[in-house]
This record gives sequence, C-alpha cells and structure tokens, in this order.
Amino acid sequence: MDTLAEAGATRTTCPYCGVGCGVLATARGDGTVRIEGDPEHPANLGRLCSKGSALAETLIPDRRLLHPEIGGRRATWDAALDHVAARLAETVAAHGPDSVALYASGQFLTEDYYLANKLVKGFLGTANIDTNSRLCMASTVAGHKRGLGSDTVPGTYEDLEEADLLVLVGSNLAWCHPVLFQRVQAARARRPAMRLVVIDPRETASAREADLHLPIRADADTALFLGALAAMEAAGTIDRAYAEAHTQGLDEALLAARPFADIERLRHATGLEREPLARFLDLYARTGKTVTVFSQGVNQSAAGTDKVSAILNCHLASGRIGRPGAGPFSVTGQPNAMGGREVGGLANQLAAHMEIGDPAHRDLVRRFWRAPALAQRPGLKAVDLFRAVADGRVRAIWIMGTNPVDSLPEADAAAEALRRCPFVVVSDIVRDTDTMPFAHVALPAAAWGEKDGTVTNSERRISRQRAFLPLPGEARPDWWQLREVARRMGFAEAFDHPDAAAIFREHAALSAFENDGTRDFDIGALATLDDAGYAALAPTRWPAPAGGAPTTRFFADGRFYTPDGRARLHAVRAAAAPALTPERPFVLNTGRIRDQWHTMTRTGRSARLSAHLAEPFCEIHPIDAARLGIADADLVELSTDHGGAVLRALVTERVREGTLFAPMHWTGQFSGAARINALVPAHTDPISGQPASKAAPASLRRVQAAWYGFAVSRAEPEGRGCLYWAKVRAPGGWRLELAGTEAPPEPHALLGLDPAADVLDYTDRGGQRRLAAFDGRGALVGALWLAPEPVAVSRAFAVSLLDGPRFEPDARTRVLAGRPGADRPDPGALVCSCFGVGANDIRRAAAGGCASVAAVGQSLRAGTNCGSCRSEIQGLIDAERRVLQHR
Ligand SMILES: Nc1nc2c(c(=O)[nH]1)N[C@H]1C(S)=C(S)[C@@H](COP(=O)(O)OP(=O)(O)OC[C@H]3O[C@@H](n4cnc5c(=O)[nH]c(N)nc54)[C@H](O)[C@@H]3O)O[C@H]1N2
Ligand SMILES: Nc1nc2c(c(=O)[nH]1)N[C@H]1C(S)=C(S)[C@@H](COP(=O)(O)OP(=O)(O)OC[C@H]3O[C@@H](n4cnc5c(=O)[nH]c(N)nc54)[C@H](O)[C@@H]3O)O[C@H]1N2
Ligand code: SF4
Ligand SMILES: [Mo]
Repeated sequence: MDTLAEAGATRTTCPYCGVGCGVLATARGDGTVRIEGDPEHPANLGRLCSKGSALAETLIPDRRLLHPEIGGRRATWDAALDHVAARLAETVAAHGPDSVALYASGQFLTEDYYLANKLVKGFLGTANIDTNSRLCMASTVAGHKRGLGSDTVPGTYEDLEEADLLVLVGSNLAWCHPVLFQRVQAARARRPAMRLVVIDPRETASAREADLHLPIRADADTALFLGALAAMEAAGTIDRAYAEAHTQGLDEALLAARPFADIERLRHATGLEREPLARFLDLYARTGKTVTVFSQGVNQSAAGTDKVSAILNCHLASGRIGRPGAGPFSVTGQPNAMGGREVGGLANQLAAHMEIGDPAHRDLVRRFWRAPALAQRPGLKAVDLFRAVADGRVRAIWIMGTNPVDSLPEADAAAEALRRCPFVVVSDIVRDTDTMPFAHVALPAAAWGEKDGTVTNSERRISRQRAFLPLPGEARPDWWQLREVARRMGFAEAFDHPDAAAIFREHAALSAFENDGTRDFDIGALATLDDAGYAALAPTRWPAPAGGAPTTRFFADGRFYTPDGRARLHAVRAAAAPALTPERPFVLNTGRIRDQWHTMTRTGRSARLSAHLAEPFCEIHPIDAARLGIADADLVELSTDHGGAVLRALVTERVREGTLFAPMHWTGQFSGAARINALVPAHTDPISGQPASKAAPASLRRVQAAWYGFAVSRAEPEGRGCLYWAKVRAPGGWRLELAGTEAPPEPHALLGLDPAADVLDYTDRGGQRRLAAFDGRGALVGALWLAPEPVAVSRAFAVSLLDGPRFEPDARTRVLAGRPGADRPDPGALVCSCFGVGANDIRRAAAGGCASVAAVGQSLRAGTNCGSCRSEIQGLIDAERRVLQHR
C-alpha cells in the first residue's frame, strides 16, 4: 500500500466491464495519470485487464465535447438547459407525456440513473425511459423475474471459484470479463479437478482454455438445457424434496424436457457431436456444485428469455441455487448494468426492483417521490422506442451515455428516425460519435475520473467511482444535467440534490421504504450515510438492510420473491434455428474483441489497445471460404435485408461452417463500411424486447478491389471515398488500411501531409507504389504502400517508424521496404499489449523451446502483467507445436 500512501492515489472503479475492478488512480503534476489495480478491492485484488491497464491512455483531452451546443453552435449552459426544458415541456403539453423519451445507459452511475428514472417516470408522466441495457440484460431480467420472482443474481464471484463445474454459456469471459476469468483460472490451478465447459458456436479465447467446448448451433441453448434437465432426471439428480418445497412447475418442465432425453434428437437440435454432448450431459447432471454463467449468447436472442428459463430450470430442479459454489450466474456487461436494474431504468420497471405494472408499487413510489404524474404503464422498449421516433409518436428524445446509431439493430433506420425527430438532445463526452450529428442540443458530460458516484458489479457489489481530475471545459455530470432540466421544468423541490451523495441516500432510502423483506433490493443501511461516509464508502455487496441484519445468501432458505415464495420452472420450448434462405444462407454472429470497448469512443483513443485487432474483420470457415473463392485477408461484403458491410476476411476454423462472426465495435468514425448493426434486423425476444444481435441471416461474397493499401501517418488520415478503409490510432499517429475500385486517393490528402514535406515516391514494375514523407527534422510523417493485391508490409514495423528515429537522407529508402532489416526480426501482430510482444516473437520463443505460457512469460514478459493475452499465447504455442510435430 506504499504506492497509494505515497502518491495520494484515488480509489475508484474501472468504467468498463461488469467485473467492477477497483482502480488506484493518481493524477500527476505533469498532467499524466498513473493507473494501478486496487489490491484491496474484493473484485480484482489488484489485477487489471488490458483495458483497465490502459485507462490512462484514454483520458486524452483530444475531441472531448467541452461546451454545450445548440444547433451546432456553442451556447451557455443556461441557454442550453432552458432550451431543453422548454422543448420537453412544450412537447408534453402539445402531444402528451408519451411523446417524449429518454434513452440512457448502463454506463451511467447509479446517481445519474436514479435521477433520470425519477424525472421521466415520476414527473414527466411517461415510462418512456429505456436504456442500452435492453440490448444487453433484458432477457436475463425477464427470465429472473418469471423464474425467481425478482431480478436477483444470486451468486458471488467466490461461487465461480468454488464450483466443481463451471459452464460458460454464450460468454467469452476471457475477453469480456478478463479479471473474473483470471480468478477462475487461478482457482482451476489450485483445484485441478474443477471442470470448465464453454458453450459457444465459436472457439473463443475462453473455449480454448476449457476442458470441453461445445460449438453449439446458433440459438440451440434451450434445447441443450432441456436435454440437461432430462439428463438430470435420468441420473436421479433432480432434488424432488427441494422442488416440492420451494418451486412450482417441475412436472410441466420435465414433460417439456423428456423428448430431449433422446441423444440423437438432441444432437440434431444442437448440431453437436455425440461424444462431447454426452460428456457434458453426464457432467452437468452429476455435479452438484455447478455454476452456469451466461451472457450475450443467451440474452441477445429472439428466444433469450426462454434460454434463461431453461438454465434456471436446471438449477431449481436440482436445488443448485442459494448454496456456495452453485447457481445460475448472469454476468453483467456494463460497469453499472446492475445499478441500472436497481434504479429501475428499463421502461417496464419502476424503481428499486419494483414493478410499474403493480398498483401497490406505483402507489408506494408515488408517495415516496411525491410524484405529480407517476407513469401508469410500461413505456416503449428500445427497439419500439426508436420505431416510435421514426413514425412521429415520440417527438423529443434525450440520449445519454450511449451511441444508438451504432449499437441498435437496423442502425441506419435508427439514424433516419433521429434525423426526422423534431428534437434530439445528446449528452456525451466526445463530439465525434455517429449519433452526435443528429443532436439539436449537445451537452458535454463529465467523464470517468471527473465524476463521482457509485456502480454495482455483477456480484451486486456497490463501489464508488471517485473523481481525481478536474472537469474539463464546461463538462458537467449527467445527474447535474438532469437536475437542472428538472428544476427548469418546475420540479425544483423534488430535484434539490446538491451532490451525488444526496441522490444516493434517496435511492437507498427508497429501496428500504415499506420493504420489510418483501423486495430483494434493500440497501437501507446506506440511506443514512453522511457525506463523509459516502466519500469513504468501501465496496459493499447488497442486500444491506438497515439494522445490520446479517447479509445472508439469497435463496439459502428456499424462499423466493413470488407471492407464494416458490420459484417457477417454465415448460419452455426449443427455439427454431435462425431463418436462413438461399439468398441469406449464413448466420451472422456479432460480439466483442479483447481490447476494444463498444463503439471505441474511449478504447479507440489508445494506440496500444488498438494494435491488438486493428481492423474490422469477418471470421469465415475455410469450407465456406473455399466455396466462395475467398482467401484470408481478402475483402468481403456482407449483406442482409437492412444493409451491407465490407470487412477483412479472416478464414478460420474457429467458427462453425455456415456462420460468420464480426465485431460490433467499428463505427463510421473509424471505418468506411463496418457498422455491423446496419445489417442486424431489429428482431426481438417477445418477452424481453431484447434484439437478436447474434443471428442475422446474411449473405457473403468476395469483393475484388483494384488496389489495396496500408498507411501510417502522424496526422489523422482521411480514407473516405474508398471502397474499404479502417483507421486506428498508432503510437505517434494513425494507421490506415484501405482498398478501392477507382483510382487510389491522392497521397497528400490521404495522409494529411504538409506540402513542405520531403517525399520519396517510388513505383516498382509490379505496380506497387511506396511513398514516405519526412519533416524538416527527418522524422517520418507518413508512409503509404499501394499494390494491386493486399500489401505485404509488416504492420508492426511500419507503425514503429512513426514514433521512431529520425532518418538521415540515405537511410530513408529503408522505410519504403516496409520490412525490418535482417538484424531486426518482425514482431508480427500484437498479442501482449502490456509489453508490446507480437505473435512472431511468441512463435519464435515457442520454436526455441518455450513450451508453456509461463515459459514464454519468463523469456519475453508477455502475459505477465494483465494476463488478458494468456490464452492467445497458449494458442500460438499449440500451433507451433503442431508445426514442429509435422516437420
Ligand atoms: N473487451 C470487451 N469486454 C466487454 C465489452 C466490450 O465491449 N469489450 N462489453 C461489455 C458488455 S456491455 C457486455 S454485455 C459483455 C458481453 O460479454 P459476452 O457476452 O461474453 O460477449 P459477446 O462477444 O457479445 O458474446 C459472447 C459469445 O456469445 C456467443 N454466441 C453467439 N450466439 C450464440 C448462441 O446462440 N448460443 C451460445 N451459447 N453462444 C452464442 C458468441 O460467439 C460470443 O463468443 O462484455 C462486457 N465486456
Ligand atoms: N450487433 C451487436 N450490437 C450490440 C451488441 C452486440 O453484441 N452485437 N451488444 C449490445 C450491448 S450488450 C451493449 S451494452 C450496447 C453498447 O452500445 P453503446 O452504449 O451504444 O456503446 P458505447 O460505445 O459504450 O456508448 C457509450 C457512449 O457514451 C459516451 N460516454 C462515455 N462516458 C460517458 C459519460 O460519463 N456520460 C455520458 N453522457 N456519455 C458518456 C461514449 O463516448 C459513447 O458515445 O451495444 C449493443 N449492441
Ligand atoms: S476486467 Fe478489465 S475491463 Fe473489466 S472491470 Fe476489470 S479492469 Fe475493467
Ligand atoms: Mo452490454
């Protein structure tokens, strides 16, 4: 703890995933920030993943939105807030409360979220507040509620470590919850008998580390868990006594499951091989201490709620819930997805885990808020909300902390809806998002490090995010913006909170108000925190009722939050496979990569994070690629009925035949045609309203470009106009991949070169053009390689030159070669972002005798800091070993 005491570090929480790691942040006198894992935070005990470790690099002031704007022109806060309040009030007056909406985010702090929900549901008189959690957790919320009676995640991280069998369903934990995955790996190292099974159509980084990987057909999870329930019955591991005492619906659920006792039928339904399927069923049926972790492969489906129920059924039927090392465990994605559920931020919730459909709950919340206009019925869920914007039912929308023009399905239609909407307000921290151009009013939000509040992680642990930086420009916290608008709409009394602490106290008090153990979410013990207590609040797991009742394990007593106290099993039906047609024969699956966060507005600022996978790609099975004449690194066009994308082909056996995978991250700011949600249909789960983001029927073809290029440049390059372009930051500037069908762009404009730059420009007989530009001091300011086929330039080498030495005139042609000299081996694509170790480095180490991740770590340091790349290192070692064996 010396470093903390010495440097006066601030204890805060990582703003990315739902693991909720503690961070020690120190703002240094020279303007730089030092980031370390907080050794005392119970979620991470000092560890951070690649994204957490790189937080300091994302705090650059460049492109922040620093002042309010009305109609694209700078305005004062007073003018902007008056304008927003007036327009919202006018719209309500003229078209009724349901003509306004707020679209919020699981990246809100709880205090922001609480005020947003209170303003809309209590004072504007509509429940038209929905959030990006609709795209993320809605199916889990719906499944929890109908199974458990409440939206309760019963388990803790320790349960994952204590389990004898850990099953990851539609979760790439190694990349998306890396520190939790590392805890799991450490537990497996301590207890080698523990088993890890991954159920995912793709062979992910998590799957590579598993004892067993089931590459399931898209959306066959319900069938698989029906099969698992049937297997439990056959194995005699249904806990009849438990089920009779504490649940309802077992017999009906078993009836629905029995057809899947037939392994051939199950094999057919899931697309799995007999042997691994049988192995899984046996393990799952017989292991009492089982935790089933699930994430977006479950939630983001037209049958997401049923998938959740199928999993809960297994745990309820066997009594594997409410006990250490056992339980269903939905990992939350965003840093405050859980907090959003606590405040009731979704359109079909109320507040503090109360139901908008329940008159008693409405009455309770109305009295507590002294709300003049409490909404009486659920509002529009995200996809429907944007449809209502499109057809004019919603005429004013305030978007905060989310980027719907990239993240909503049918994203082009979402953009068009905003273009037509009479009044759009966007609160964001950066000015150049794909949503911002539609804003009539842009409000600059305070970012991580500048704002104060709380977040709740996947295991219900509330942690403080604390400010350690001053507010830049005129940026203000989201809760402040909401409070100021509320006041201007005449609700000053109910929105008199001086700070985040006051909001938190009110939120905590509401959770306890007339609760008496009837609702799972109770943090009454925190309602009396004074400002100093809030400032010092240590990570606290709920429930935390007033009076200090011992924090028990949820459902340990077999009581659930249903009227009769019994959980419900549901006789779910196996889902149909995605509806493919001869025109749309592929299932397009989308998701995340290790080092980018969503729409890249923050992680895209870090050169280190951007180096891991620097281009939008599409994973294609070799058999499909061969059939369509697609080679690795070709460009491919994907299309659906809604849109198209041009991506780099990555031919790999990691995906199932007939399926494609593309990252969700690339936006119009970083690429020409890679906004993947332009392709995804707005097809939703009938209960949760969550879009099926992982199974779009799509077609695929190779696109022939006339030329291909790669560039590095100090100034931001401009790829617009090319068939394909994708740029990311690099140390000292940018890197750009591009290709086109027309004449290549003019290099000066492309690279943003100063006319005075000293340019070497050389075209060889094969038609490859190589160009390098130097400033007056001999430093490289830009380099471009163009060729009739994908250019064979060492990206790592080219990128290193930007930040590299000055070149004497006679050394400049070395740049054009695009490869390091024989004395400097090419490191290859970046694998370890902490120590800048590339794939070739690791291959060489493996060939030279490093047979384990630990050995590679000793020799190259790779994988020894954040550990996020350990499974990729293992993959490279395995591949190298195969190569050596075949020699
Ligand atoms: N690096 C990184 N980490 C993140 C985020 C990020 O942007 N970047 N975002 C955070 C957020 S908000 C979230 S919600 C989480 C998401 O975390 P995850 O859910 O783990 O991530 P995804 O990549 O969206 O999807 C998980 C897996 O579901 C699989 N899948 C697709 N269809 C099916 C199916 O039918 N059945 C099964 N069983 N699996 C299927 C996909 O192949 C994919 O590997 O990550 C959080 N962590
Ligand atoms: N095809 C496909 N689509 C998906 C998914 C998928 O797997 N596949 N996943 C879905 C899921 S699970 C999620 S969670 C969503 C995420 O989708 P989004 O929420 O749209 O993605 P982000 O990039 O996180 O957007 C956050 C925005 O808030 C801004 N911001 C950051 N901090 C603050 C702040 O403190 N205040 C304010 N006001 N703004 C801030 C950022 O600059 C950014 O513009 O995407 C969903 N869409
Ligand atoms: S696992 Fe990584 S991204 Fe998630 S909270 Fe921890 S440091 Fe942040
Ligand atoms: Mo999410």
